Amino acid sequence: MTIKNNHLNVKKKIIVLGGDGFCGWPTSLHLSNLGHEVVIIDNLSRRNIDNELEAESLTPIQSMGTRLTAWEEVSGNKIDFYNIDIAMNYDELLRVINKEKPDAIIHFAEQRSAPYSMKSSKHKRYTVNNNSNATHNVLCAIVESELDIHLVHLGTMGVYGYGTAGVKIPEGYLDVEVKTETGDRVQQQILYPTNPGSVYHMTKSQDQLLFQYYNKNDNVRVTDLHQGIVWGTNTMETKLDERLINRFDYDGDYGTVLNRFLMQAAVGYPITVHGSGGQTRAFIHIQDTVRCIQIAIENPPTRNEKVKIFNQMTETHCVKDLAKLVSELTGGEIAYVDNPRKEAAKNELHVKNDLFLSKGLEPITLNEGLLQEVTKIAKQYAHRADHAKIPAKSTWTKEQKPGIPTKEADP
Ligand code: NAD
Ligand code: USQ
Repeated sequence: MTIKNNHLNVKKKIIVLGGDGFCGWPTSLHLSNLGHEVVIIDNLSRRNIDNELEAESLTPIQSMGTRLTAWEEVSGNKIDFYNIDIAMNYDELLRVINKEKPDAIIHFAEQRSAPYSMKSSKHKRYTVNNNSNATHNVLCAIVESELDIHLVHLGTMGVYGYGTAGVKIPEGYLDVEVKTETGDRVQQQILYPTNPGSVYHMTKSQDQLLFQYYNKNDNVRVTDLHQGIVWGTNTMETKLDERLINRFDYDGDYGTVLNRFLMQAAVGYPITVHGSGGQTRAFIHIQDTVRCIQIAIENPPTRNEKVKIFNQMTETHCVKDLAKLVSELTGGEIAYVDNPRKEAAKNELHVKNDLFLSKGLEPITLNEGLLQEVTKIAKQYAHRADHAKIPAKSTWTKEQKPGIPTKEADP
């Protein structure tokens, strides 16, 4: 039985690149449930990376075939799937775009872990090759198809850097005043200067230039969503059947901070705060991620509009406060470990997110969903956890140490 979602104004054909991933799978189901025609392209590289790392999602995710059959049984809606490496196989990507003639393409298909991107030269090069070629191939294919396709890209808050020097981070563009040669003062809007903190974040900064160029040269309509750290696991649609369950990464490379803390507390592993925990980051629940993407699809830019940039985040927190919150809820012990990353020990972060709020987003806050997440997911699947995979071992430089808890490191 399907759930009744928001009414659909215009039915669209949507290709979801990276539709097998943590954000892409629930987004595909959400858009399909709304009545859109969804086609997934994914090369299953994320599953192969799990094999490489000998790590697994805490939740038992099913094969793509089982997922799609389950969705058809539950909703009556069919989602087509193509296994294509969009970074390596341009011709196949173009062929599918020409065949499917989508109104919109949502681009999630990049290597998204900062620690994985810093593991070795091999991983740095893979991340740059994969992400830069994936984004460029999609843009080229849109132009070559001669179709007026709206591209929605999942970018990151990390392109801004996290030291805002008292400035509330605007949505993509910064208003600046420059002095001309004749001494006049002119106003300009520029892309907010990037300050990436990992090779992965650097590829997202480079993506921004690709979008700006193809938008200027070929009028490609682009929405770039600068997303914060996604937490949570399931959405309304993935809860409908256990075969639809979303992935939950907890390992030292792919697990993101809040989901790691929840899982660590559930399995009795110390909550690993990197360094002093003064790092402040932006967050969003996965249910709000899929809703934001729906809003972006429903509000495309016009043909001559510059790249539309939204900050896709709902709240900011510092790592130490998150650890304390999870510890208070669960009784979990906190361990202050070596920070394997090169990042500021402490930062302020103030972010504008007016665009989504003005379009009706009603954010799910940490206080509402957190406890449910601990009990429902982290505890339910705690028996699947491999404790050896929890510590963050990828270091940003050779001098740094992995984030392994020791009794001595506890405060
Ligand atoms: P994910 O790794 O779970 O999903 C990415 C999917 O893309 C995977 O299924 C993978 O197999 C596929 N993919 C990667 N390269 C591909 C290629 N060359 N060809 C075809 N498919 C390919 O990641 P996610 O957490 O779902 O993130 C999706 C996007 O959102 C990423 O671009 C990421 O940068 C962005 N984002 C994620 C978060 C987060 O907290 N998870 C936060 C901000 C932004
Ligand atoms: N951290 C800890 N303990 C841990 C894990 C992480 O203290 O056990 C700290 C990190 O050192 C960092 C912060 O938590 O200061 C965030 O780390 P993270 O792994 O949760 O997030 P990050 O590496 O920034 O990457 C994630 C996604 C990425 C996305 C980004 C959004 O993997 O795809 O782009 O969040 S943002 O952070 O806003 O740039």
